[in-house]
Amino acid sequence: MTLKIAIQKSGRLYDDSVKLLKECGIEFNNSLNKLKTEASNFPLEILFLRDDDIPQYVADKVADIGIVGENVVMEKQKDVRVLERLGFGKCRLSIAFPKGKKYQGINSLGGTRIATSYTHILTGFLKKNKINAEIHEISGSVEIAPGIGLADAICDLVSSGSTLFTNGLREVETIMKSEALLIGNPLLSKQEQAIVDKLIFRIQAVKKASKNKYILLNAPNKNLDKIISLIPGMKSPTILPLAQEGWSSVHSVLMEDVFWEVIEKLKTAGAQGILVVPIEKMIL
Ligand code: PRT
Ligand code: ZN
Repeated sequence: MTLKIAIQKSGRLYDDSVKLLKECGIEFNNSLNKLKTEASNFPLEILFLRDDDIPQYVADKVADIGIVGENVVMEKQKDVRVLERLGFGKCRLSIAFPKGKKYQGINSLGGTRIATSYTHILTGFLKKNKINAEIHEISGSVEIAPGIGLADAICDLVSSGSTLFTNGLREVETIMKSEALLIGNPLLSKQEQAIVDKLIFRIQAVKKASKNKYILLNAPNKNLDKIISLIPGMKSPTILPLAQEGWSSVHSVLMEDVFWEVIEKLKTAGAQGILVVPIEKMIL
């Protein structure tokens, strides 16, 4: 029994998809130009496809699961389930207007021609907001459409915003935020589901680990309570006496997003020799 996963063949999601599977301890040969490959230590076959085709392949069960952008999942409207949000490939689908053109809220879109590759999502957005606009479907280089007179506005993916900027456009509406998703066919057998569960378990451990750091520090015993209250840890911190009288070593786990704030408070509370190390996997 082998599960089939579809990932992007090349492009923005390729590196992170391969990295995630490898961090899950799955070994495979991903030399370029391969269409598929089998993992050597996990019941998984990896298919390399164009991202646009992944929802269809998963719906048809050519692949059982797949990694693809939420934007593509929403646009294609295929019968697939979202199994896990993966936290990479983050971007947003936005409407952009030429810089020099007046924009006074969403009604300014009425009567315009909007170029996009996301006709389905854009249609839904315009309908919801009761805007009558003309959609021009184009498959690539959407950002040049206003400059060549093909459209008045565009609807495209944005991450840093530099593509819009260099094309004299500015973001005026955000339709949706997107990140890579693990999707699956809704009808998996019991054995297939068991492999999926195993994979998701590993993915969650990798995701949690990347959000946390392991922290070790030396604390004067008189401030120990204060220091412990600053770093609650997974359950509670480990405390070991140091050879030096009156001092302890404290070990715990710290969330990445509160990291700097907590470190400063720890220093003020008398902590010394603070070591912060990355965590590879985290299983709670
Ligand atoms: O060949 P294939 O069809 O598989 O790939 P593709 O060319 O269709 O897709 P690809 O590799 O460009 O993107 C794959 C997925 O990455 C997308 O579906 C999104 O989910 C995600 N993603 C994240 C992005 C971006 N960020 C992104 N910035 N996809 C595209 N872009 C493009 C955008 O279209 C625009 O042209 O980057 C440009 C804007 O970037 P900034 O940084 O200048 O704002
Ligand atoms: Zn594509």
